[in-house]
Amino acid sequence: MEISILQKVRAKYEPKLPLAFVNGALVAVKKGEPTESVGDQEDIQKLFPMNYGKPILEFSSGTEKKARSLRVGVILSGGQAPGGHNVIAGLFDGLKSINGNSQLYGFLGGPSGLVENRHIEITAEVVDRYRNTGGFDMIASGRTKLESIDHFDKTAKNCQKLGISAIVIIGGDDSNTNACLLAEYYAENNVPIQIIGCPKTIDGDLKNEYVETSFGFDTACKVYSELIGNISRDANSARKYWHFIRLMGRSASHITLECALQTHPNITLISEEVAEKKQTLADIVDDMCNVIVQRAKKGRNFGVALIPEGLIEFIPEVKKLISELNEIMSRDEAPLGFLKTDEEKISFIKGKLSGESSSVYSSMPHQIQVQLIKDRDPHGNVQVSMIETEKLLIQMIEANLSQMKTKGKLDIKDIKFKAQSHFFGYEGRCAAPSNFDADYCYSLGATAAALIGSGNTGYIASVRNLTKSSDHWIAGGIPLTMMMNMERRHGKEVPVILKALVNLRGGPFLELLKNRDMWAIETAYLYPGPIQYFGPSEVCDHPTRTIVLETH
Ligand code: FBP
Repeated sequence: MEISILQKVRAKYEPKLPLAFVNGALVAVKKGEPTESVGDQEDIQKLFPMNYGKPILEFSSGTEKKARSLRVGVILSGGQAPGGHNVIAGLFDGLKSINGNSQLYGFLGGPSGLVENRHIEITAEVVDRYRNTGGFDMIASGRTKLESIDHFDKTAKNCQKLGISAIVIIGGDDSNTNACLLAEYYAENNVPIQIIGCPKTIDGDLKNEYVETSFGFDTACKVYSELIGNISRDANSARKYWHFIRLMGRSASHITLECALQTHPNITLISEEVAEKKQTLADIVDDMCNVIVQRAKKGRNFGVALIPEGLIEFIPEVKKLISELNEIMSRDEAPLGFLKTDEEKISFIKGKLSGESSSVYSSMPHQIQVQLIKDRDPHGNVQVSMIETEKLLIQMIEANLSQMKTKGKLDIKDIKFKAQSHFFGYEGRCAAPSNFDADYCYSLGATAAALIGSGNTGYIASVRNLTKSSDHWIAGGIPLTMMMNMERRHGKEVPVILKALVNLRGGPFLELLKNRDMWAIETAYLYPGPIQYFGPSEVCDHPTRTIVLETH
């Protein structure tokens, strides 16, 4: 198969590793003090008696000694994130360095591959084809949740058939929550299979003191920032458009915040701030109009606005509307099924909503009203990521500005608001990993191998000190139970890994606040350009602004 020139050359890149692995993955292990979960300690301890309280582990370079060969399974779970193949490469090389006869199996299509026993053996030849590449296509990913006893038992049976004694689950907060449940179930039932998690997601919301970032966030943000920079330069060249750019990231606004710090747009919305200030949709539109008008007064009828994917859920009145819609759509499924046109459905629904929600719903453009009653996930909930918030805001701003004009509230005649909308997400999820992600992922894979080799289960691989050069990186393991708390999901209290949202008192957000007013009115765009894989270290190896500002 033909591969690109970059891929050919990039395959030879040797990812950097923490010093602990200089002699391979046979390491010395330092155990810390017993740990507590991040919240609801009593409940979590009761639910995870076998794994609760385990110590934090730190690896240092070990001495060569003989170790038995290992047979390990790996899955990629959830949305793609740059660097997944390097986690597998690091795991493969790590297992081989523990014992040359070790074997790695990849279950296909995510967790469902484990349950249905669809697998391949990941050989040296397979790994070599995918080193330093983006994507998850080596074994593909999926979103099946491993959470029922039936799934756990089938998984155990399939692994035992293949002689597999450890599984590495590469996933986000939900997948690692399920990894924790699986580890507990196996420990309670004496199933001799170790479970190790790995922090993956472009969203950047799986992090804490010991997991400084999830992999893929670095590359994805750099790709989006390149695109935003290009669009900003176009905006500043043509001087006739406002560009509204919605960015993936699910509930958390980390991607939007990081891209703002890399590109200096005129408007940056942060969902967590909207929620804290209890802003209404009208407040947000007013604030945006204010920037648009101020720029127009200076003759700048152009600009760039960044909008996080999850915004709509964080506006308290819209959140209420969505929950009422979810309720009505499931309760009145039958009568709604008889209605033929969108108009009939919308008017039926308006009649069922509370007064407040009905007026919020009515204030929305028709297209959004339709989206809110159409796109639903398998649980019957509105799929917020399918709601085109950028278009909603554009239409509401247009309406607001023309109202201001007719009411004579706008004292400038030459305000011209023409907008373009964009949604960035898929453009970055499978990009070739930056040097940071290539190194970090390979190190995470090596760490997972070392955790297995040293007999551990119920841990997530952790590589810390990431703003320093890799010889200062600290590899180890964090008990998955340490990251858990209790949350209400689908009407039930359940144990889950605490999702990290943007901290409004944290360094990255404060940096935005310091600059946001100036970036709004001036045209202070930064053009970061494409990711550099070769060249001086300052352009190739720099980590995200987020991790730097969070660490220092
Ligand atoms: P994960 O949380 O699984 O890493 O997914 C990341 C993500 O890219 C989100 O930012 C986005 O909302 C979602 O996946 C979209 O997923 P899909 O392509 O499956 O609809």
